[in-house]
Amino acid sequence: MQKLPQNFETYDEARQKGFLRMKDLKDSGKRVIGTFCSYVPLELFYAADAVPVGLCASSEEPIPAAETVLPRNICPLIKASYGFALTDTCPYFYFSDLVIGETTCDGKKKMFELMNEIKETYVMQLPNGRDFKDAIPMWRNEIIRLKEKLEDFYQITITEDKIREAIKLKNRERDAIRNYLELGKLVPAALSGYELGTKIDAASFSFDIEERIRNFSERADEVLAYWEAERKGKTSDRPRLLVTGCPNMGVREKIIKTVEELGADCVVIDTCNGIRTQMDKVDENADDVYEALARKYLNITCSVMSPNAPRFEEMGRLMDEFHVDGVIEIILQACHTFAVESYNVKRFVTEQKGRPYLAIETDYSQADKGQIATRLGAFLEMLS
Ligand code: BJ8
Repeated sequence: MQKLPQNFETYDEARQKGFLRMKDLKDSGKRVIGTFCSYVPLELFYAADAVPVGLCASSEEPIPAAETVLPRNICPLIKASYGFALTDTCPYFYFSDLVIGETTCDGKKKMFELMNEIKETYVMQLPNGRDFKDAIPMWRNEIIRLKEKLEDFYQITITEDKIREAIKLKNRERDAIRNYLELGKLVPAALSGYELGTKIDAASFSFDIEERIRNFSERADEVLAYWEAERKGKTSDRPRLLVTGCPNMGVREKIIKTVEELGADCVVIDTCNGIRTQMDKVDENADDVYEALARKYLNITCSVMSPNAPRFEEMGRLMDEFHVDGVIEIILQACHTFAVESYNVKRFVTEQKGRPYLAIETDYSQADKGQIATRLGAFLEMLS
Protein backbone atom coordinates (compact mmCIF):
# COMPACT_ATOMS: atom_id res chain seq x y z
CA MET A 1 0.00 0.00 0.00
CA GLN A 2 1.21 3.56 -0.73
CA LYS A 3 3.06 5.12 2.21
CA LEU A 4 1.70 8.32 3.72
CA PRO A 5 2.92 11.30 1.66
CA GLN A 6 5.83 13.31 3.05
CA ASN A 7 3.68 16.36 3.71
CA PHE A 8 0.97 14.24 5.41
CA GLU A 9 -0.71 16.04 8.30
CA THR A 10 -2.44 14.19 11.12
CA TYR A 11 -5.89 15.43 12.01
CA ASP A 12 -4.53 17.27 15.07
CA GLU A 13 -1.75 18.91 13.05
CA ALA A 14 -4.21 20.07 10.38
CA ARG A 15 -6.61 21.39 13.01
CA GLN A 16 -3.78 23.27 14.68
CA LYS A 17 -2.48 24.76 11.41
CA GLY A 18 -5.99 25.81 10.49
CA PHE A 19 -6.12 28.14 13.52
CA LEU A 20 -3.77 30.63 11.89
CA ARG A 21 -5.52 30.41 8.53
CA MET A 22 -8.82 31.05 10.27
CA LYS A 23 -7.44 34.04 12.16
CA ASP A 24 -6.11 35.51 8.91
CA LEU A 25 -9.49 35.01 7.29
CA LYS A 26 -11.26 36.78 10.14
CA ASP A 27 -8.71 39.61 10.13
CA SER A 28 -9.45 40.08 6.43
CA GLY A 29 -13.16 40.46 7.25
CA LYS A 30 -14.33 37.06 5.98
CA ARG A 31 -17.65 35.67 7.23
CA VAL A 32 -17.34 32.38 9.12
CA ILE A 33 -20.14 29.98 10.02
CA GLY A 34 -19.77 27.00 12.36
CA THR A 35 -21.65 23.81 11.47
CA PHE A 36 -22.16 20.35 12.94
CA CYS A 37 -23.92 18.06 10.58
CA SER A 38 -23.76 16.77 7.02
CA TYR A 39 -27.43 17.59 6.43
CA VAL A 40 -26.69 21.32 6.49
CA PRO A 41 -26.42 22.59 2.87
CA LEU A 42 -22.99 24.20 2.69
CA GLU A 43 -23.79 25.77 -0.68
CA LEU A 44 -25.80 28.49 1.08
CA PHE A 45 -22.72 29.62 3.01
CA TYR A 46 -20.62 29.86 -0.12
CA ALA A 47 -23.47 31.78 -1.76
CA ALA A 48 -23.32 34.15 1.23
CA ASP A 49 -19.55 34.63 0.69
CA ALA A 50 -18.91 32.89 3.99
CA VAL A 51 -16.71 29.92 4.84
CA PRO A 52 -18.19 27.02 6.79
CA VAL A 53 -16.14 25.32 9.49
CA GLY A 54 -17.05 22.00 11.10
CA LEU A 55 -17.34 22.15 14.89
CA CYS A 56 -17.87 18.43 15.67
CA ALA A 57 -15.18 17.73 18.25
CA SER A 58 -13.04 14.64 18.64
CA SER A 59 -11.00 15.24 21.78
CA GLU A 60 -11.65 13.99 25.29
CA GLU A 61 -10.04 17.11 26.79
CA PRO A 62 -13.14 19.29 27.18
CA ILE A 63 -15.48 16.46 28.25
CA PRO A 64 -15.09 16.91 32.06
CA ALA A 65 -16.10 20.56 31.67
CA ALA A 66 -19.09 19.58 29.52
CA GLU A 67 -20.19 17.08 32.16
CA THR A 68 -20.68 19.89 34.65
CA VAL A 69 -23.71 20.82 32.54
CA LEU A 70 -24.62 17.84 30.35
CA PRO A 71 -25.42 14.33 31.59
CA ARG A 72 -22.46 11.92 31.44
CA ASN A 73 -24.30 9.28 29.42
CA ILE A 74 -24.55 11.08 26.09
CA CYS A 75 -22.29 10.70 23.09
CA PRO A 76 -18.67 11.97 23.37
CA LEU A 77 -19.02 13.99 20.15
CA ILE A 78 -21.79 16.07 21.72
CA LYS A 79 -19.99 16.47 25.04
CA ALA A 80 -16.67 17.40 23.42
CA SER A 81 -18.30 19.92 21.06
CA TYR A 82 -20.20 21.58 23.89
CA GLY A 83 -17.18 21.39 26.22
CA PHE A 84 -15.02 23.33 23.76
CA ALA A 85 -17.71 26.01 23.50
CA LEU A 86 -18.20 26.19 27.26
CA THR A 87 -14.49 26.51 28.02
CA ASP A 88 -13.89 28.85 25.07
CA THR A 89 -11.00 26.68 23.90
CA CYS A 90 -11.96 26.04 20.27
CA PRO A 91 -10.72 28.83 17.98
CA TYR A 92 -13.17 27.72 15.29
CA PHE A 93 -16.13 28.15 17.60
CA TYR A 94 -14.64 31.44 18.80
CA PHE A 95 -14.27 32.80 15.25
CA SER A 96 -17.69 31.63 14.03
CA ASP A 97 -20.12 34.52 13.56
CA LEU A 98 -23.05 32.15 13.92
CA VAL A 99 -23.48 28.44 14.62
CA ILE A 100 -25.88 26.27 12.63
CA GLY A 101 -27.32 23.22 14.36
CA GLU A 102 -29.99 20.77 13.27
CA THR A 103 -32.47 18.42 14.89
CA THR A 104 -30.72 15.16 14.08
CA CYS A 105 -30.35 13.19 17.32
CA ASP A 106 -31.96 14.13 20.64
CA GLY A 107 -28.70 14.80 22.47
CA LYS A 108 -27.49 17.23 19.84
CA LYS A 109 -30.72 19.16 19.47
CA LYS A 110 -31.08 19.69 23.22
CA MET A 111 -27.39 20.61 23.53
CA PHE A 112 -27.91 23.32 20.90
CA GLU A 113 -30.37 25.07 23.25
CA LEU A 114 -27.54 25.37 25.78
CA MET A 115 -24.95 26.29 23.17
CA ASN A 116 -27.21 29.13 22.09
CA GLU A 117 -26.58 30.74 25.51
CA ILE A 118 -22.86 30.92 24.61
CA LYS A 119 -23.15 31.90 20.94
CA GLU A 120 -26.18 32.31 18.67
CA THR A 121 -27.05 28.81 17.46
CA TYR A 122 -29.65 28.60 14.73
CA VAL A 123 -31.31 25.19 14.49
CA MET A 124 -32.67 23.65 11.27
CA GLN A 125 -35.67 21.36 11.81
CA LEU A 126 -34.68 18.16 10.01
CA PRO A 127 -37.49 15.73 9.13
CA ASN A 128 -37.04 12.34 10.86
CA GLY A 129 -37.64 10.44 7.64
CA ARG A 130 -37.49 10.91 3.89
CA ASP A 131 -40.20 8.52 2.70
CA PHE A 132 -43.31 10.57 3.47
CA LYS A 133 -44.95 12.91 1.01
CA ASP A 134 -43.98 16.16 2.74
CA ALA A 135 -40.36 15.29 3.54
CA ILE A 136 -38.79 17.11 0.57
CA PRO A 137 -41.08 20.18 0.80
CA MET A 138 -40.36 20.37 4.56
CA TRP A 139 -36.59 20.29 4.08
CA ARG A 140 -36.84 22.68 1.14
CA ASN A 141 -38.69 25.16 3.40
CA GLU A 142 -36.03 24.76 6.08
CA ILE A 143 -33.32 25.50 3.50
CA ILE A 144 -35.16 28.65 2.46
CA ARG A 145 -35.58 29.59 6.14
CA LEU A 146 -31.79 29.21 6.61
CA LYS A 147 -31.14 31.36 3.54
CA GLU A 148 -33.41 34.05 5.01
CA LYS A 149 -31.64 33.78 8.35
CA LEU A 150 -28.27 34.35 6.68
CA GLU A 151 -29.65 37.31 4.72
CA ASP A 152 -31.01 38.83 7.89
CA PHE A 153 -27.92 38.06 9.98
CA TYR A 154 -25.44 39.54 7.49
CA GLN A 155 -27.83 42.08 5.94
CA ILE A 156 -27.19 40.70 2.46
CA THR A 157 -29.18 39.24 -0.40
CA ILE A 158 -28.44 35.69 -1.50
CA THR A 159 -29.50 35.36 -5.12
CA GLU A 160 -30.40 32.13 -6.89
CA ASP A 161 -27.52 32.78 -9.28
CA LYS A 162 -25.10 32.78 -6.34
CA ILE A 163 -26.61 29.52 -5.09
CA ARG A 164 -26.24 27.95 -8.56
CA GLU A 165 -22.59 29.00 -8.68
CA ALA A 166 -22.05 27.48 -5.22
CA ILE A 167 -23.75 24.24 -6.28
CA LYS A 168 -21.35 23.89 -9.21
CA LEU A 169 -18.34 24.65 -7.01
CA LYS A 170 -19.33 22.11 -4.33
CA ASN A 171 -20.08 19.50 -7.00
CA ARG A 172 -16.56 19.94 -8.39
CA GLU A 173 -15.19 19.38 -4.93
CA ARG A 174 -17.39 16.27 -4.50
CA ASP A 175 -16.04 14.89 -7.80
CA ALA A 176 -12.43 15.42 -6.67
CA ILE A 177 -13.02 13.82 -3.26
CA ARG A 178 -14.96 10.90 -4.73
CA ASN A 179 -12.24 10.20 -7.31
CA TYR A 180 -9.74 10.06 -4.48
CA LEU A 181 -11.93 7.86 -2.23
CA GLU A 182 -12.71 5.50 -5.10
CA LEU A 183 -9.03 4.57 -5.25
CA GLY A 184 -10.11 2.23 -2.45
CA LYS A 185 -11.61 0.00 -5.18
CA LEU A 186 -8.16 -0.94 -6.46
CA VAL A 187 -6.98 -4.48 -5.72
CA PRO A 188 -4.55 -4.83 -4.03
CA ALA A 189 -5.20 -1.76 -1.90
CA ALA A 190 -3.58 1.44 -3.08
CA LEU A 191 -3.64 3.47 0.14
CA SER A 192 -4.66 3.15 3.77
CA GLY A 193 -8.06 3.85 5.28
CA TYR A 194 -6.19 5.85 7.89
CA GLU A 195 -5.03 8.20 5.13
CA LEU A 196 -8.43 8.33 3.41
CA GLY A 197 -10.22 9.38 6.58
CA THR A 198 -7.55 11.72 7.91
CA LYS A 199 -7.27 13.55 4.61
CA ILE A 200 -11.00 14.22 4.43
CA ASP A 201 -11.16 15.51 8.00
CA ALA A 202 -7.97 17.53 7.67
CA ALA A 203 -9.32 19.18 4.49
CA SER A 204 -12.07 20.80 6.53
CA PHE A 205 -9.38 23.04 8.09
CA SER A 206 -8.21 24.36 4.74
CA PHE A 207 -10.74 27.02 3.91
CA ASP A 208 -9.96 27.54 0.24
CA ILE A 209 -12.21 25.19 -1.73
CA GLU A 210 -10.15 25.49 -4.94
CA GLU A 211 -7.02 24.52 -2.99
CA ARG A 212 -8.87 21.50 -1.58
CA ILE A 213 -9.96 20.40 -5.06
CA ARG A 214 -6.37 20.67 -6.33
CA ASN A 215 -5.03 18.84 -3.33
CA PHE A 216 -7.37 15.85 -3.66
CA SER A 217 -6.79 15.62 -7.42
CA GLU A 218 -3.00 15.72 -7.08
CA ARG A 219 -2.97 13.06 -4.37
CA ALA A 220 -5.30 10.84 -6.42
CA ASP A 221 -2.95 11.09 -9.44
CA GLU A 222 0.08 10.33 -7.28
CA VAL A 223 -1.50 7.26 -5.65
CA LEU A 224 -2.77 5.90 -8.96
CA ALA A 225 0.67 6.29 -10.58
CA TYR A 226 2.24 4.48 -7.62
CA TRP A 227 -0.33 1.65 -7.81
CA GLU A 228 0.17 1.16 -11.53
CA ALA A 229 3.94 1.05 -11.19
CA GLU A 230 4.28 -0.96 -7.98
CA ARG A 231 1.11 -2.84 -7.12
CA LYS A 232 -0.91 -3.64 -10.23
CA GLY A 233 -1.15 -7.36 -10.90
CA LYS A 234 0.20 -8.32 -7.46
CA THR A 235 -1.72 -10.31 -4.88
CA SER A 236 -2.41 -9.54 -1.24
CA ASP A 237 -3.83 -11.62 1.57
CA ARG A 238 -4.82 -8.60 3.65
CA PRO A 239 -8.58 -8.62 4.28
CA ARG A 240 -10.46 -5.63 2.84
CA LEU A 241 -12.79 -3.86 5.27
CA LEU A 242 -15.65 -1.40 5.08
CA VAL A 243 -15.94 0.87 8.11
CA THR A 244 -19.39 2.28 8.90
CA GLY A 245 -21.26 3.94 11.78
CA CYS A 246 -20.69 7.24 13.59
CA PRO A 247 -18.13 9.88 12.59
CA ASN A 248 -14.81 8.36 13.65
CA MET A 249 -12.26 11.20 13.79
CA GLY A 250 -12.01 10.85 17.61
CA VAL A 251 -11.37 7.09 17.51
CA ARG A 252 -9.58 6.62 14.18
CA GLU A 253 -6.20 5.88 15.76
CA LYS A 254 -7.44 3.18 18.11
CA ILE A 255 -9.65 1.43 15.56
CA ILE A 256 -8.77 2.13 11.91
CA LYS A 257 -5.03 2.61 12.41
CA THR A 258 -4.84 -0.39 14.75
CA VAL A 259 -6.71 -2.80 12.46
CA GLU A 260 -4.48 -1.76 9.56
CA GLU A 261 -1.37 -2.32 11.67
CA LEU A 262 -2.76 -5.77 12.48
CA GLY A 263 -2.92 -6.63 8.79
CA ALA A 264 -6.18 -5.41 7.17
CA ASP A 265 -6.94 -2.67 4.64
CA CYS A 266 -9.86 -0.31 5.37
CA VAL A 267 -10.72 0.34 1.74
CA VAL A 268 -13.94 2.28 2.20
CA ILE A 269 -15.13 4.50 5.04
CA ASP A 270 -18.93 4.62 4.80
CA THR A 271 -19.51 7.43 7.29
CA CYS A 272 -20.14 11.17 7.28
CA ASN A 273 -16.40 11.77 7.38
CA GLY A 274 -15.95 9.29 4.53
CA ILE A 275 -17.80 8.48 1.33
CA ARG A 276 -21.37 8.78 2.69
CA THR A 277 -21.73 12.48 1.93
CA GLN A 278 -19.79 12.53 -1.34
CA MET A 279 -21.84 10.11 -3.45
CA ASP A 280 -24.70 12.26 -4.70
CA LYS A 281 -24.29 15.59 -6.36
CA VAL A 282 -26.80 18.44 -6.38
CA ASP A 283 -28.69 18.68 -9.68
CA GLU A 284 -27.11 21.70 -11.38
CA ASN A 285 -29.86 21.99 -13.97
CA ALA A 286 -32.90 21.84 -11.71
CA ASP A 287 -35.31 24.77 -12.05
CA ASP A 288 -35.74 24.96 -8.30
CA VAL A 289 -32.36 25.28 -6.54
CA TYR A 290 -33.90 24.79 -3.09
CA GLU A 291 -35.60 21.56 -4.06
CA ALA A 292 -32.36 20.35 -5.67
CA LEU A 293 -30.49 21.00 -2.42
CA ALA A 294 -33.25 19.37 -0.36
CA ARG A 295 -33.15 16.22 -2.52
CA LYS A 296 -29.38 15.81 -2.28
CA TYR A 297 -29.05 16.46 1.43
CA LEU A 298 -32.09 14.50 2.63
CA ASN A 299 -30.66 11.47 0.87
CA ILE A 300 -27.73 11.22 3.32
CA THR A 301 -27.97 7.79 4.90
CA CYS A 302 -27.50 8.65 8.58
CA SER A 303 -29.21 6.44 11.15
CA VAL A 304 -31.24 9.41 12.41
CA MET A 305 -33.54 8.75 9.42
CA SER A 306 -36.38 6.29 9.99
CA PRO A 307 -36.81 4.08 8.08
CA ASN A 308 -33.33 4.08 6.52
CA ALA A 309 -33.42 1.63 3.62
CA PRO A 310 -31.02 3.63 1.40
CA ARG A 311 -28.21 3.03 3.93
CA PHE A 312 -28.39 -0.71 3.24
CA GLU A 313 -28.67 -0.34 -0.53
CA GLU A 314 -25.66 1.95 -0.48
CA MET A 315 -23.64 -0.31 1.83
CA GLY A 316 -24.35 -3.34 -0.36
CA ARG A 317 -23.19 -1.49 -3.44
CA LEU A 318 -20.02 -0.28 -1.71
CA MET A 319 -19.25 -3.80 -0.43
CA ASP A 320 -19.45 -5.15 -3.97
CA GLU A 321 -17.60 -2.35 -5.73
CA PHE A 322 -14.78 -2.16 -3.17
CA HIS A 323 -14.48 -5.99 -2.90
CA VAL A 324 -15.09 -5.98 0.84
CA ASP A 325 -14.41 -9.06 3.01
CA GLY A 326 -15.84 -7.79 6.30
CA VAL A 327 -17.48 -4.81 8.01
CA ILE A 328 -16.57 -2.93 11.18
CA GLU A 329 -19.19 -0.62 12.66
CA ILE A 330 -18.05 2.13 15.04
CA ILE A 331 -20.70 3.27 17.51
CA LEU A 332 -19.94 6.19 19.78
CA GLN A 333 -21.15 5.45 23.28
CA ALA A 334 -24.80 6.39 23.84
CA CYS A 335 -25.47 7.05 20.15
CA HIS A 336 -28.88 5.39 20.18
CA THR A 337 -29.71 5.62 16.49
CA PHE A 338 -26.53 3.92 15.28
CA ALA A 339 -26.61 1.47 18.20
CA VAL A 340 -30.18 0.31 17.48
CA GLU A 341 -29.66 0.24 13.71
CA SER A 342 -26.54 -1.90 14.17
CA TYR A 343 -28.79 -4.95 14.64
CA ASN A 344 -30.08 -4.52 11.10
CA VAL A 345 -26.60 -3.72 9.78
CA LYS A 346 -25.33 -6.98 11.29
CA ARG A 347 -28.21 -8.95 9.72
CA PHE A 348 -27.64 -7.29 6.37
CA VAL A 349 -23.88 -7.89 6.35
CA THR A 350 -23.91 -11.45 7.67
CA GLU A 351 -27.15 -12.85 6.23
CA GLN A 352 -27.60 -10.97 2.97
CA LYS A 353 -23.98 -10.36 2.05
CA GLY A 354 -22.49 -13.39 3.84
CA ARG A 355 -19.59 -11.46 5.39
CA PRO A 356 -18.38 -11.11 9.01
CA TYR A 357 -19.41 -8.05 11.01
CA LEU A 358 -17.93 -6.49 14.14
CA ALA A 359 -19.52 -3.66 16.15
CA ILE A 360 -17.30 -1.61 18.45
CA GLU A 361 -18.92 0.75 20.93
CA THR A 362 -16.44 3.23 22.34
CA ASP A 363 -15.78 6.80 23.44
CA TYR A 364 -12.86 9.21 23.12
CA SER A 365 -10.83 7.80 26.03
CA GLN A 366 -7.83 5.50 25.58
CA ALA A 367 -8.95 3.14 28.36
CA ASP A 368 -10.28 0.47 25.98
CA LYS A 369 -7.42 0.64 23.47
CA GLY A 370 -5.95 -2.75 24.42
CA GLN A 371 -9.33 -4.46 24.55
CA ILE A 372 -10.24 -3.07 21.11
CA ALA A 373 -6.93 -4.28 19.64
CA THR A 374 -7.66 -7.78 20.97
CA ARG A 375 -11.15 -7.81 19.44
CA LEU A 376 -9.82 -6.53 16.11
CA GLY A 377 -7.15 -9.22 16.10
CA ALA A 378 -9.78 -11.93 16.72
CA PHE A 379 -11.96 -10.49 13.94
CA LEU A 380 -9.08 -10.63 11.46
CA GLU A 381 -8.45 -14.25 12.39
CA MET A 382 -12.03 -15.02 11.41
CA LEU A 383 -11.37 -13.39 8.06
CA SER A 384 -8.17 -15.21 7.29
S1 BJ8 B 1 -25.57 13.03 9.30
S2 BJ8 B 1 -23.76 10.89 11.50
S3 BJ8 B 1 -22.96 14.33 11.14
S4 BJ8 B 1 -25.99 13.34 12.77
S5 BJ8 B 1 -22.73 10.15 17.06
S6 BJ8 B 1 -24.07 13.37 17.70
S7 BJ8 B 1 -25.96 10.96 15.81
S8 BJ8 B 1 -25.43 10.58 19.32
S9 BJ8 B 1 -22.83 12.76 14.50
FE1 BJ8 B 1 -23.85 12.82 12.64
FE2 BJ8 B 1 -25.17 14.38 10.99
FE3 BJ8 B 1 -25.76 11.81 11.18
FE4 BJ8 B 1 -23.55 12.54 10.00
FE5 BJ8 B 1 -25.88 12.11 17.75
FE6 BJ8 B 1 -24.88 9.71 17.30
FE7 BJ8 B 1 -23.49 11.47 18.67
FE8 BJ8 B 1 -23.90 11.82 16.07
